[in-house]
Amino acid sequence: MHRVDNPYRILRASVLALMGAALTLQMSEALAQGGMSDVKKMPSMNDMKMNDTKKATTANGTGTITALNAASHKVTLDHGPIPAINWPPMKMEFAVASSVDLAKLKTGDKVNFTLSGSGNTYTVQSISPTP
Ligand SMILES: [Cu+2]
Repeated sequence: MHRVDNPYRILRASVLALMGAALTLQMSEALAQGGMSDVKKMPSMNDMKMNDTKKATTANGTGTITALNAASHKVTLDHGPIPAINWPPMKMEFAVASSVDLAKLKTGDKVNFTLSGSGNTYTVQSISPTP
């Protein structure tokens, strides 16, 4: 009885030890990777959330509405510089988030707005006439 029992226990202990070693290895690799990117980028809480999808940036700007397109839910803004994303002043069309009510805006309004996006693709997340 003991001769059968003992090798089984030893085998089981070895398997458990191997699994433990593999887990430890995976965890230290994950820690090493996480540690490296932390040192390189020092992401803010916001960035970390955004990184779950793709890297998105939020930026505030001011400008004047030069055109409204209710059908395609777009607005054309003659906007000032947007330092947060290194944009010079320019006139351009933006897609507007579906949560924004374009009926509250009209051509000629001076507005504050918030953009969210990445690269050259930014969507207006909020926009309101300046007081
Ligand atoms: Cu622009």
